Amino acid sequence: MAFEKTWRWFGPGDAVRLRDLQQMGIEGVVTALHHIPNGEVWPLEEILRVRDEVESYGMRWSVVESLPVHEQVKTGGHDRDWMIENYRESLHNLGKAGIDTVVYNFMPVLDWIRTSLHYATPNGGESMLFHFPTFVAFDVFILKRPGAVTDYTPEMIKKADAIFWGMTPEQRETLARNIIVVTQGFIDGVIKGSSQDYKQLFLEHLDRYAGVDADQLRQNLAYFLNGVLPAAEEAGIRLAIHPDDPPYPVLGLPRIVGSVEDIRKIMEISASPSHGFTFCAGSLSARRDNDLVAMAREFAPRIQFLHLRNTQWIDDDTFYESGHLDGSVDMPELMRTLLVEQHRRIKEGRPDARMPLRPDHGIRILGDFHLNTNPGYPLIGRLKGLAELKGLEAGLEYRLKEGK
Ligand code: DNO
Repeated sequence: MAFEKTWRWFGPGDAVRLRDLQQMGIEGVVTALHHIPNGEVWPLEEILRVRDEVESYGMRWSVVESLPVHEQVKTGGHDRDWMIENYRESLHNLGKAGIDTVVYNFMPVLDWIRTSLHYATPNGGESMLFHFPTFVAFDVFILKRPGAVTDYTPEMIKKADAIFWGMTPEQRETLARNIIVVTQGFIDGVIKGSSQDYKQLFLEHLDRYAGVDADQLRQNLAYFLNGVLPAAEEAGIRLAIHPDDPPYPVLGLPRIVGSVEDIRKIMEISASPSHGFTFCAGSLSARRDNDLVAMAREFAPRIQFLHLRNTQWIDDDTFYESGHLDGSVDMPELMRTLLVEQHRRIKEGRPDARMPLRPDHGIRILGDFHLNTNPGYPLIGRLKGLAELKGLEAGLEYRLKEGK
């Protein structure tokens, strides 16, 4: 057996089409009803329409990424109960369509963060970079978040100050737009479109978390899970929480899915078979104290979806996305650990032995520069990553068969 090979597809507007995926040997599609506003019910007819379209190309709708959790649920706002009710209904509808794996995250306001979307790799490809001092320059000097300056050391503020003054006004604007809009809009950003006062709107969103610390956020997650897990079980769906990227608090906001202790606490919320985890190697690797192989071993039975990619540190404050096999993550050992888990599931006849895997992100190379894809989701770079992962898997499977 091998992991199910999947691919994130952003719907009819995606420059990479379903028939392209079919040619590439993709088995499972990872997608969402991106046109339904966050918090609303996903109607059964819409789900069936997308499912049937995917199936007409000989693939299956393997994973929903994501069924987003509304900010009201994360902050514990007044409207959370009916939003949880809507979430339950969406799960029921997905279950009726035979979909069994659903990803969500619990990151306040922002999803993933990068400070450059055009970082030149040593080979002349283009990757994405997270440079912490530049992020601080955004927070303190461009966004001017009240009180931000007290969150960092004086040395860090000094670095950020120098970066800020070295930037043109256009570069400052690009940085802010990339963080707040460009990397968020196509997934589930709180701020879409191009309103002039987007920074102000963003600050208002941050403000809603005043009084929500890590413990409170975890309680809000538990409240959400207690509400939706029974529905997920009934619908035959495994929910898979996605780790935070980067996996630590930012902009004065708590982040609670980053470290081994974080994940332990979350997994302890419920023993439901519907309460699972997305093992995103790239996100988790952006924290030096995370031992990914150890984490994969510890959480193995709860892992429902694999995002495999790698990052490389440039210095203590900076990492970039370095391809799928190259970087700080020991990908062969990680994959071996996950394959052993898959073998166990097969032996036990577990219903979740498919273990969908997608090449998460990719470096832009070759024709990627001429195709208008979402940041982080080039065609050729991702396909190269998938091919590398598949080759690694074939070699590991061969050895495992020999009992090594
Ligand atoms: C970024 C992705 C995330 C992920 C969500 C899941 O490229 O890894 O946006 O899909 O956090 O809810």
